[in-house]
This record gives sequence, structure tokens and C-alpha cells, in this order.
Amino acid sequence: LTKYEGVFVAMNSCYDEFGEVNPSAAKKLTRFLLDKGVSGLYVGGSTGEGLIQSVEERKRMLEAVMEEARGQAVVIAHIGAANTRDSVELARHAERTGADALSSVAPFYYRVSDKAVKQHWNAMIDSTELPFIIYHIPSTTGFHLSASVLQEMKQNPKVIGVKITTSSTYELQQFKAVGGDRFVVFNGPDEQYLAGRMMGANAGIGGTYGVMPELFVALERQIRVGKLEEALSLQVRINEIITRMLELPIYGALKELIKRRGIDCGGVRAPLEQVTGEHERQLDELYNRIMQ
Ligand code: HMN
Repeated sequence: LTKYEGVFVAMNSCYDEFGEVNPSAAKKLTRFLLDKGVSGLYVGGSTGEGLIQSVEERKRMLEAVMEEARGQAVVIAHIGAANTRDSVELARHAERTGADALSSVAPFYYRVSDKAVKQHWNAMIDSTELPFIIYHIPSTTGFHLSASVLQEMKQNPKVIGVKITTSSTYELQQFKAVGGDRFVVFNGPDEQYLAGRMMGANAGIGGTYGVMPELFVALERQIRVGKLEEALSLQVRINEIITRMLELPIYGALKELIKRRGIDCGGVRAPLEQVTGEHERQLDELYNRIMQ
């Protein structure tokens, strides 16, 4: 197994009852995930609410994870922000804290040119010695990464991979073709982990892995030994769960399910939506399906 293969959990952030980052819960969640045998953690991404936290909070969250995970799992720090300056500060902090790699979405809110996007990413890349993983998620950033921009970015040997969150496994395969064998492609949508791996992804980064790490670790294992029918039936089982999760406010539901698994990471930060009492029955059903 090379360093960037298998299941990378897009980790939730943990808050206390006042909504402040809760390092001890974050360490517990880290321990829970590592004990399940995941390959690594992705901190501060979409699921991790990094984009709605202050720079200081993002640092605190990463520090807590590193304290627990150092030397035991690969940690990728998502440092994407709406402005380049914050991302550079987060990049330097991630390097000092011992993260293995950096990753960032494209600039969001303002629609900027390809040239500006490259400058944004290059500023982060140039600020440390760490490897860098592009995070392609056009549905939220509005920036669509083309094969030619990927090709240019890849000229820099520090750019080791791309995480692709679109439903096109054709696009995933095209990115793999641009990147070549040693370039790491991470599958984004958890619903198509198996499909992504078949089309060339080396690994996956996903938010729902965190509430059912056992199922994704088992799925990855079946893929690796070539038992594709078994892998498909696991993916189908996972998708029955995800489909039901998507009927709820997804990030709020993930936090509740983590609570049911024994770690209280608090709720989600506004404007993300909490689950409420009316969702109780659906959450119970989800929990039972996961634990079956
Ligand atoms: C992250 O940065 O949190 C994840 O890597 C993003 C990941 O691809 C998730 N996508 C979004 O949150 C938009 C998926 O895990 C997603 O939640 C899942 O496939 C359910 O649709």
C-alpha cells in the first residue's frame, strides 16, 4: 500500500456546547477512525466545515487531529479559503504542525480566471515543502477545472494529485490520464467509490466514511483482492444508507450519527442545518442500518 491509497475520511469538526472547537472530542474522533483502519484523514474540507471557521479555529482543529494521528495515519490539511492570504497562513501552519499534505479548493464566491486560480494555488504550494492535492468541486466553487489547467499545475512536482467531486467517472478517468500512473486521483462522491476506483482513482476522500468506516474499509479490501461482486453488494448497501442520509440535512445528520457512535462533536455551525426531533426516527433507522 502506498501512502495515498484507500479510505481517507473527510473528517467532521468537533464543537463543544458553546459551538467552540473541542480538541478533546476531535482527538476521540480521530482515535475512533484510526482504530477502524482507515488510511488517512482529510481535515477542514467541506464536511469539516473549514470554510465557515476562522483561521484560528481551523488551526486548532488540525492541531488536535495531529496530536492523536501523528505517525499513525496520513493527514491531509484542507487549507482552501476565499482569500489567498489566509490559505498561505494555513499552509505554513499545517507544515509546522506536521501534516503530510495540503489540499485546496479553487477560489470561490468571486469568479476569477484560470490564471488567477493558478496563482492562488501556486502561492500556497510555494509557501511550504509539502505536497499539494487539488480539490475539484465545481458544484460549490463554480470553478470547473479543465484538463489543460490540471496539466499545467501538474508540471510542478509538488502537485501530487487531485480530488474530484463530480458525478462523472469519465472526467475522473480523463484526470487520471492527464496525471499518469504516479499521480493520485481521489474519488469524491461516496456513492460511487467502487466506480471511481474502477475508473482509475487510487483512493477516496469522503464525509460519509466517518459514520460507517467499517463499510468503506471492507469495500476497499474487496476491491483490492478483486472480489468485485462482493464489492458491489457493499456499495449497494452503502448507497441505501447514503440515499436516506441525503433526505436529511447531510452534515447535521453526520454529526448526529457520530454522536450515536459514541463521540459528541456537537452540532453543525450555521448556516448549515441541524437535524431536529422530527428526524429522530430516520436517524435511528440509519444507525441500525450502519450497525447491522
Ligand atoms: C469533503 O471535503 O468534505 C469531502 O471530501 C467532500 C465529499 O466528496 C463529500 N461531498 C460533499 O460534501 C459535497 C461526499 O462525501 C458527500 O457528502 C457524499 O458523497 C454524500 O453525497
